[in-house]
Amino acid sequence: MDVQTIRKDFPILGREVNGHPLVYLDNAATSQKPNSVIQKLVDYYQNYNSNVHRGVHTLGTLATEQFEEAREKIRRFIHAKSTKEIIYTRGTTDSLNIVAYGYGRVNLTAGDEIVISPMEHHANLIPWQQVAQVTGAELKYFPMKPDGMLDLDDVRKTITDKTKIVACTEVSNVLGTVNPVKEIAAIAHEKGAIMVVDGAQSTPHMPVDVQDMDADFFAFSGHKMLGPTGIGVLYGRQELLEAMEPVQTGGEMIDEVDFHSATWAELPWKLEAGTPHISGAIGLGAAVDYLENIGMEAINRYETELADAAYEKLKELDGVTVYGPKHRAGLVSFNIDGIHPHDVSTALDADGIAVRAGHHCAQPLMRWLKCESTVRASFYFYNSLDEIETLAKGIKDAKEFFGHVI
Ligand code: 7TS
Repeated sequence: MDVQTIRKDFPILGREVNGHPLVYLDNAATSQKPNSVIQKLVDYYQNYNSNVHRGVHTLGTLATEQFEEAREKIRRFIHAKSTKEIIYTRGTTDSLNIVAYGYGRVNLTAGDEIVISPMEHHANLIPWQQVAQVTGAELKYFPMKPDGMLDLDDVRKTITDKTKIVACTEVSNVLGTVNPVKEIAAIAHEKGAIMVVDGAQSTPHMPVDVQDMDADFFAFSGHKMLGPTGIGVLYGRQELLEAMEPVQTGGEMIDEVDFHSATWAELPWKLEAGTPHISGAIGLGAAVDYLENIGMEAINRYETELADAAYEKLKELDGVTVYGPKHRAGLVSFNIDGIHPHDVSTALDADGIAVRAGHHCAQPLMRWLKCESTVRASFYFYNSLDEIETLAKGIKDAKEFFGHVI
């Protein structure tokens, strides 16, 4: 991984913040974008901006080709069987809501169970709470080990014959835990439940194979993997998507419309009502090209190195609590005794270091951790080991500034 060469592809990484070179460690919130993605967007708007699937004029054809070519790239990237299974959405939140309302709300009844983990982002939690409320289904949780890992024996005990939906994140955005979603899917399927995987934090950072994992639904966002904001994907097993009624109706998703009735277009368009985020999808295609060019195995290996280095460095510091397991994806959440996470984040920002402080949209997990919020440094393949040194030094300086003895 030639980080210094890679960094040149990302114009924003050359800027300064508060008089210091930017150290961008908020990648779990959103990633930065390489020139190839930025230029792809400019190219669309400058040269062939047009709506898709409508006119037969040249620009419309070009836009449609690029839009559908991006879908094929995404299919390949996550190893789906067919582009019919790749639904463009606004992002992970949108994708999971489509599953909850389009599948869960329709198929669940009182007495059924939905099982999720305590480390879910609100996007994979609140839709299930809502669905449980309207259907009378029960929302249950896997237990979690003290280090923030799931145990497959616990998983086996929690999923019962009543369980209809298991929904779990592949990577926790707070703890960095990598969950054994393939094994969990196998247990869910044994009991006749479907497996929904939140891939928001895994897809940007590791190889994903939805067929090998045997996910029934898999959701992710473009903006966390070098792509534009406002575009994401819902993968769904074709039979399930075929059986699903669209959550949104209107233009683009119909076959024939009469005064009092309508029939739906075939997949994937049935589930894509309205003018889609055309530039976003095309930009996401360019993001996939960039990631594939480096290789997801290599990205994952390198980020694990960064995470291990950060974990070891921060663990050594007095008065610093690091959350989550030793073996983790590329992020570290922590707190410094007696200093509010927002103050830590503000102090680091003064040194040009961007981290996130807060509950990270995982308030039940904060309760489980017995804290209100954490500071989180999250990495991508363009971060360097030097930047982790800078983070560690920034934390030491913050401790000094707020009156702690090192
Ligand atoms: N699921 C997980 C695991 C996430 O980390 C996020 C976003 C989402 C779902 C929602 O994604 P969206 O693109 O629809 O918003 N996580 C974060 C974060 O950790 N900090 O900012 C956003």
